[in-house]
Amino acid sequence: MSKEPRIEKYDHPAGGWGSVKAVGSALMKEHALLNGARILMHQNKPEGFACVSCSWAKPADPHLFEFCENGAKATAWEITAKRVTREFFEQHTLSELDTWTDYDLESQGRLTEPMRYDATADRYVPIAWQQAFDEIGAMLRSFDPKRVVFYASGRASLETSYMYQLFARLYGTNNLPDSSNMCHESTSVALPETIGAPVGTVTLEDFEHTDCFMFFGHNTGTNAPRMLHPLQEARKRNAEIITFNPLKERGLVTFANPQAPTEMLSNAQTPISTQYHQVKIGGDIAAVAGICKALIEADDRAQREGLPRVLDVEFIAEHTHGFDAFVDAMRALSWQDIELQSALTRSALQAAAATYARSKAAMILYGMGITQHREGVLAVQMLTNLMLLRGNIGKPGAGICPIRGHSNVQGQRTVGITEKPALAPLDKLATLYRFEPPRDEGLSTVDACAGVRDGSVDAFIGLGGNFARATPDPHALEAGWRRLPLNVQIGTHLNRSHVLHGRAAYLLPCLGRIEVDQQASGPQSVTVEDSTACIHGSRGFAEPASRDLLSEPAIVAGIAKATLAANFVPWDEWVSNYALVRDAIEATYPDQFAQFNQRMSQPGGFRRPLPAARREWKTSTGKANFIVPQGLGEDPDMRFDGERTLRLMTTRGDSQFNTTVYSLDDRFRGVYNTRDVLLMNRDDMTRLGFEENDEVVVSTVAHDEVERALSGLRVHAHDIPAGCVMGYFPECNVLIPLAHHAKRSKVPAGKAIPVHLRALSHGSA
Ligand SMILES: Nc1nc2c(c(=O)[nH]1)N[C@H]1C(S)=C(S)[C@@H](COP(=O)(O)OP(=O)(O)OC[C@H]3O[C@@H](n4cnc5c(=O)[nH]c(N)nc54)[C@H](O)[C@@H]3O)O[C@H]1N2
Ligand SMILES: Nc1nc2c(c(=O)[nH]1)N[C@H]1C(S)=C(S)[C@@H](COP(=O)(O)OP(=O)(O)OC[C@H]3O[C@@H](n4cnc5c(=O)[nH]c(N)nc54)[C@H](O)[C@@H]3O)O[C@H]1N2
Ligand SMILES: [Mo]
Repeated sequence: MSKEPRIEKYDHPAGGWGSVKAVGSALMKEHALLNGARILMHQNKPEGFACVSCSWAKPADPHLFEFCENGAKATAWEITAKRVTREFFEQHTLSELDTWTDYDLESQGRLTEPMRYDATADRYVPIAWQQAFDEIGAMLRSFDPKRVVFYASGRASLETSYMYQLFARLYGTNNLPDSSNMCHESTSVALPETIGAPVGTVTLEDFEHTDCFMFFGHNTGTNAPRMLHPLQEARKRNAEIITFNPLKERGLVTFANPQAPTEMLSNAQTPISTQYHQVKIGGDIAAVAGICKALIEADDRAQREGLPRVLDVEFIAEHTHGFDAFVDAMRALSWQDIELQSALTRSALQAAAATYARSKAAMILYGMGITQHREGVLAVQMLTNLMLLRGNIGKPGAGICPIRGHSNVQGQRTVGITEKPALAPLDKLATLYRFEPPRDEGLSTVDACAGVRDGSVDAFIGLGGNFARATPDPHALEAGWRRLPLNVQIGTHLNRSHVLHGRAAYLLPCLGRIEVDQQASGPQSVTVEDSTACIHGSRGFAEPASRDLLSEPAIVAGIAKATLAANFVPWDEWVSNYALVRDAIEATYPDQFAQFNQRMSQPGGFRRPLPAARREWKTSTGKANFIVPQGLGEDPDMRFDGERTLRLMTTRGDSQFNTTVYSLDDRFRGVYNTRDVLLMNRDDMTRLGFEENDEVVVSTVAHDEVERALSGLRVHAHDIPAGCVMGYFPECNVLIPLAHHAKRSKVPAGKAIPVHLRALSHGSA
């Protein structure tokens, strides 16, 4: 097959034979075919391991193959036969590795032993674990804890995460940003104000009772494919699925279950969405306002004509606050403005409202297309407003479902990884471990970027992730990163955040969740929380990638012991038996984690209690709050100069996990062998004088005197609303100004970057 870049229309279903083929070639590429097939059988099973890819719920009665194409790719990546050894680092200086692509760095395979940066040789050189801990500990003791950042990417288990936050607080800081700061933080700020809970309210069981699903800004076929199974079931019982997305994402159009033999043999496919609304990027607040307005107007009509009410007036009276002001605000909006801001017609929004109004139980699901905007918090709150109008929270089949990212990102927040002291159990930690935890607000991801840039951060500890690549304005960050007095990275694969080093740098390779984790008391299990607040046990099955790896709990304990003065944490006992860490989590959160060790292997997981799901509202008013929008979500950074400014969204392709790119294909969007593309509206191309495959320079329209540009991208006509462009994350991160983030939640606004395009050369490549 040719490796030439290729763009073509993909009109097969998500899943299907394409998916089976992709799983096979992913395992083959990592030389993991035989072992891989055996290991995949344990994926997402009660006695097996929790997939390291997305955080979608794991059913109590799993399929024989309870994994998806992308979960299998993530597994293949982790159990790869490729290794990064000390010989590799002998052969390559860091200056040389810095010229490699991100793809080439990660695809070297698994890291195998601890390394320290040697500035004279410009190389990573081997170091013994204890010596690494002692050196890191000595440096950390010399720093002001307020100038040290403890980052977590959402993969590490509840046990590791609990130990990590405790270490940071004993050391003296709440600087605990995590990947959630770039992801669903808009949710974590929005939902407590509206429904009194920071997480979604639905369970997998609810899917069986929902007759109307509304999807906003999520690419389900790529980023949570296992969810297509319950959706397919729902479609079979004629549930409606209404999707709002600028792009026609394949998984939300049609799906063929690759694990259903009859479907595969007959090439049957299920249409998923029954209505598909190609909303303009950033137009969701207007679109939802339109639906709310249509519901209110329909309710007026029903009252006039003596028909049953459209709004759930009993629910509104008993359970909500702020209804009148919200209704007034919706009435005051003009349909003209709504249509302009959403790029959807009044009749399309009325059709969505009519379907929603007919449903008995509706669920809203959403992803980064909602949260990664300047008005991301308000957008989430508009979604809850819509739910409240018809009492769609706290009854079977109804509720709100933020689709989380990393496999334990929600859980990390649950056990105290947060820069916001109000969200951490500080009093409890103070009593249990007899110390005075810091009470001041810590650094978020955006603050940490600013701190690394301006030199006010002395040390960065990364518990997984690829901070230097996942964040905005990476070029500006890089200069500061190289001057970082201390950079400690706990990871599995080599990435940019390791190669940029810092004045002192340590690379600490850890076991992955799929691997056997043998400790003094025997092989260990860990736990993770999924998007529906269910906690699952996970036990590794694969042979560790190297004998010199340590588990994440062991690494966190190693650094903590070398850093902290005498304290009341039994670090060694915890590492020898993670059940003791779970006891500590239970002691810290007795309501959430009662009988943690006994319940962790329950099929389907055990659910944390969620008051909102029982219609108990832990808000300031004691009710669920309507939030009145001020405006339709106009982005303050979008300044239109004529029609030149376009909105660029940065999204994931079908063959990547965040900054880890498995291959250059994005099958569902018909993009092959390249990521250097911009998908745009055909009329915009004509208007701007571009032809198919023209090479362009993209530059950000910002007013801060900084030039941000990316060249080498080729434009292709695609089914996307006028004024909107799609490019890939992380390549396009150079275009995002650090200041371009959501109000209040500070989530970088990677879905609406104001850009200009300029042609470099015409035509074929
Ligand atoms: N295979 C795989 N799975 C993953 C990941 C991965 O990289 N690979 N990443 C994980 C992580 S950390 C996360 S957070 C999730 C991310 O999963 P998603 O939330 O699906 O994230 P994106 O890939 O950014 O896709 C955003 C979607 O929103 C749409 N969109 C963009 N702007 C707008 C808008 O203004 N309005 C609306 N309505 N839609 C919009 C885009 O067209 C796209 O469909 O997936 C997780 N799962
Ligand atoms: N422009 C733009 N930027 C974005 C986004 C976007 O949509 N657009 N999305 C944002 C979102 S939602 C997120 S969540 C962030 C992601 O940001 P991060 O979570 O920081 O990045 P990842 O790419 O997931 O991290 C990959 C690295 O994690 C390490 N790793 C993998 N498995 C393990 C493990 O088991 N343990 C440890 N310790 N390390 C491991 C490997 O070394 C690998 O290189 O990016 C954000 N940035
Ligand atoms: Mo994420």
